Amino acid sequence: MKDEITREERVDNLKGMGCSRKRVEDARFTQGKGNYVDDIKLDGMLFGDFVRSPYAHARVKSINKDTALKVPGVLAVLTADDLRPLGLHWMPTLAGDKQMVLADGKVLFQGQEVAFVVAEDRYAAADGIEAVEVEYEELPVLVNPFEALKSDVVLREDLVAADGSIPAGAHGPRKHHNHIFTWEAGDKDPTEEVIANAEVVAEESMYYHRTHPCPLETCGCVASMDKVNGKLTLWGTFQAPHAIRTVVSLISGIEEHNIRVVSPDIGGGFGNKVGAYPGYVCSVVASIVTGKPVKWIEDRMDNLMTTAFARDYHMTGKISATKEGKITGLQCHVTADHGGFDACADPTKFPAGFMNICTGSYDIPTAFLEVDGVYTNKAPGGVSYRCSFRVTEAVYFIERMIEVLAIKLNMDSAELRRINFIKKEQFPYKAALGWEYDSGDYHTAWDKALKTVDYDGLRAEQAQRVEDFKAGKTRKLMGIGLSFFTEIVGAGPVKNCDILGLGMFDSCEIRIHPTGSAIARLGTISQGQGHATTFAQILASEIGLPADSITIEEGDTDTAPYGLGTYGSRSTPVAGAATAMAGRKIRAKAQMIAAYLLEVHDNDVEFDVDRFAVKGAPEKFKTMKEIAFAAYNQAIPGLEPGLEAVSYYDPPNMTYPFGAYVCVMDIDVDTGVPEIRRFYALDDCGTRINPMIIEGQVHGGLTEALAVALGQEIAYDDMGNVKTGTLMDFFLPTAWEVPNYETDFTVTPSPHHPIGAKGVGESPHVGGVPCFSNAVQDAFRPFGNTHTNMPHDHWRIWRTANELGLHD
Ligand code: MCN
Ligand code: CUM
Repeated sequence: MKDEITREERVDNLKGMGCSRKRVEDARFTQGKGNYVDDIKLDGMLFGDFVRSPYAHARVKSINKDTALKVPGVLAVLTADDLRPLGLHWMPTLAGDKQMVLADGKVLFQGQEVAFVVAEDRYAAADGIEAVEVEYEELPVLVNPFEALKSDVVLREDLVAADGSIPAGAHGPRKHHNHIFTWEAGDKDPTEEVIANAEVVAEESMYYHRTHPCPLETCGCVASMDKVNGKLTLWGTFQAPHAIRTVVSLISGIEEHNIRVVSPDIGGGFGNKVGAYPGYVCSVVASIVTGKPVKWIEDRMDNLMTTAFARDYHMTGKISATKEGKITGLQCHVTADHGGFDACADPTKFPAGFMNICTGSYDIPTAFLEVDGVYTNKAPGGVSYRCSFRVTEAVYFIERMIEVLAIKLNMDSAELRRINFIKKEQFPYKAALGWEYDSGDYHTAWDKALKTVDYDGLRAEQAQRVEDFKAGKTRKLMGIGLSFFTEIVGAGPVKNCDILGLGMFDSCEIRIHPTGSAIARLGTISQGQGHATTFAQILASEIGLPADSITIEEGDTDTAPYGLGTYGSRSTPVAGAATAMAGRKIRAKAQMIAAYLLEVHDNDVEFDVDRFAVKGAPEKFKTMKEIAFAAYNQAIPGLEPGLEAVSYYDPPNMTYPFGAYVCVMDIDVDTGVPEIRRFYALDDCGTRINPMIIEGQVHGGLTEALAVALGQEIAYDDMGNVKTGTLMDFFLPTAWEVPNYETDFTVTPSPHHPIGAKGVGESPHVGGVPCFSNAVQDAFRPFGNTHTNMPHDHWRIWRTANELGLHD
């Protein structure tokens, strides 16, 4: 063969792994051609919306629908009494608890769903909602979990036995009627002993406040029950469409093959769209009742006030060390505020998610973690917002404890980190709280980060600034925020991770078309991460067809293989692995076909970029395109035609991405305004599939980290009113607040992942929050600050300065 393009050009043509391929989905997104759930419009479609409770805790004495039913356009009003005969007035949560679909006798949080009004359109539904008369009797409100654990007020009357005893919950015995579970990891007595006898012990209590991911698109669905063929179709903002199908089947009794769940384009999920919401159930019921499609779309306040919040963790820690700074033990207690129902979206065996990665990146020989889950009068949820199942909380905790210990030791915290990092040669590393970290090279990453930012120079500048401040020459302090994080993503091995009994594997099914293009379907679902771009790149490298010739399809349960969905940055670790493995099955059959066509033995051909060539005779080859065609007309006698493969991948372990972040901040002590001068983020997610998409993920995650650390909060008053339920009060950073991020990387492949890739979607958030927070705290360290709670909004920063006497 002549006129050969070079091998390098052949590689470039594939746009495979490592290429900053432009996002294929952006052609439609940037032209307004996306297809989101609210874009779905069906013949005769109705609209459903909720009457919501104005009270955080109240008995529902009566609901009168009569006036509402007379409102023009209103067709039906559903209450718990209507759902009870169907057994749908309560539904199971992902955490083994159950949750009211519509208020059944009482309400437990402000905004709780009380009745579902079905009308011809959104406006008629709104009028109908106004006309539903609900009589409430207010009950005492508990918004503080510590008080809830002492209070006589019973929040969950359904979870107290007739004789007043407290039956065990899904995660074991409960200590009090407002207690949900106690979860432990590690060794209590040895840890206490180590800490009691340590040379140095630092202690701190911190509150990781309640916040919300606030995706641009709120949650919603369209349910359409076709009574003629018995099929239910449910379009919705689902991060786990297959799991939703199974849940809908289990709670409705509709056979699973008669349910089709579709996630169309999703306008940001960030964990907000993992769980099942009353809106889904009510839309399905309303469609069955009316025989028409029913749409439900939250407004912004509904979304902020009632759907999956994040964090609300009160953490107390003790960390012990030698005088030289070698850490010897770590203890952590968490009081976890779960709101009125335990609807955390964690793998079943982990009621506090992966909080037990709170020993972080450090070689800590002894540790103990205890988490108490508590009911309060707040909205349910708890695991969302780029958290990797509570790794945000774990990393915030350890990265604050390191700073607090550094203060106690009067030591530089960068150095304290360095002397305690798990060493490269210790991997795979078994941590004291149970996890086995697959790979890491922390020292290299840390040294690269500190060198790039000129850490020593920054510290010298900071010391000078303190002098100048004391001499009255400036009113601005300088903070250097450090964080080093280890993530745990890729749930997960089926042996220890399941959701509602569904093992957390994932899947990919590939069909190669005769002309050498392909479609691959996956069990995951992109919400903005760019899967259609990146999964095609994995396949391009594995099967030698250009990424541009490969369609990636996700989110339709009628066509996609069963998978557990996209959250916990698991798509690359699990579905990415399935994609590579399915690709390898394609390649194995292609090898046989190539050898047959080239009339040599199977072992005498080898794969080279986009073809199989005869070993030692590279001019004799068959391209993958040729092989694809041959598979459909010249198949090997006795071998079935076609070129398809499917893989269901159960990963042997999680993946453990890591990173080193540095934030340099100036703080005006008189206004409390922080100014981010520099933000450097080094991420190691193993093999990098698309560097540009990774960078985009890092920018997004850091911006959300800035939001959480510097102002974003779902705050409640004592009556349980949500004080930050609109975008007037809930801080969303814009280009104005966001600094210019510097991104960097090292590559430490995962040893067990087929292509060595680790997840990255949540890393920048996990590492970013402590980095921003540490920068604020570090600015005040020379004046006696050890810890202040987030969010560090202007007022709180000003208050810190005031309390330290800097305004005197
Ligand atoms: N990637 C890569 N190389 C790697 C790892 C990842 O090129 N070594 C690419 C992937 O191919 C994918 C993206 O980075 O396109 C993110 O991959 P991954 O880390 O596997 O995370 P998931 O795809 O599972 O996405 C979930 C993660 C989570 S849990 C939250 S929360 C979050 C996040 O993604 N929500 C997001 N990032 C988001 N980004 C957008 N735009 N919208 C959201 O809702
Ligand atoms: Cu924890 S938020 Mo993401 O896992 O969807």
